[in-house]
Amino acid sequence: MTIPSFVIGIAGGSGAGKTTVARLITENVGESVTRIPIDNYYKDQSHLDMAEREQVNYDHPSAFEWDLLYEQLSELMEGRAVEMPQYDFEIHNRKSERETVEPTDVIILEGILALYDEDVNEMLDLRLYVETDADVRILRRIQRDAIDRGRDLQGVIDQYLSTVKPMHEQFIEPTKKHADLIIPEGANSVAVTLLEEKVQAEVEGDETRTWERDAIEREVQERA
Ligand code: UZR
Ligand code: MG
Repeated sequence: MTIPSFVIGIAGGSGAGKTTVARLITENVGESVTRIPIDNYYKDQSHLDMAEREQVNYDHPSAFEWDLLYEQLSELMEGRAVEMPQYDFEIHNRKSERETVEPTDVIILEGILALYDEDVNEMLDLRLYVETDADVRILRRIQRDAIDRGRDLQGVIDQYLSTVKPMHEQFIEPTKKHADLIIPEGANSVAVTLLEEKVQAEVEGDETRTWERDAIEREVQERA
């Protein structure tokens, strides 16, 4: 059974580069890392039709099922596997199938509001906020939604002005004060390298501790 030893939260606005930072700092840690996108905890909206689901404010904290996220994180922290929900952006709804997630040494919780919930914050060992200028973020958002995901450009602009920007200012940006570290501009290579070393050290440090604990136990048993 693995009890996670290092839980990292990565917050920041849409298009800030959270996913990239999460990937880069754990690239060389191998298989002992679990990434939890908070997007997977968007509420189930099966009771709404497509037109209603398009109207939902997905940048507001009330769009997420915080209780479920807290519950599943707690389970993982105690060494138990969870059935994590999956989210489908195309239809703005939770998928019917879930994904089994096993606890691993390192867990990364990533999302616009990763540093929003007080109970979740308390479970994090390292709180990161990725800070990227709003103009860069909207350009990336256009690239991703209008070019890569084929959404209508006017729709992306309208959504940005009506919800993404105001919610960023009201709810996301203020979570910066909960951060241990603020990373300027997503893939800042100095910050990423330092963090990568930190994650590596945590994983190895924990292995050393486990090994020492086992060795001490063996010695005690041999003496008895
Ligand atoms: P990231 N989002 C959608 O566009 N559709 C959904 O069904 C659910 C979420 C967007 C959301 C937010 N909001 O800005 C973004 N809008 O996904 C968060 N509008 O994801 O951090 O990867 O950009
Ligand atoms: Mg992302």
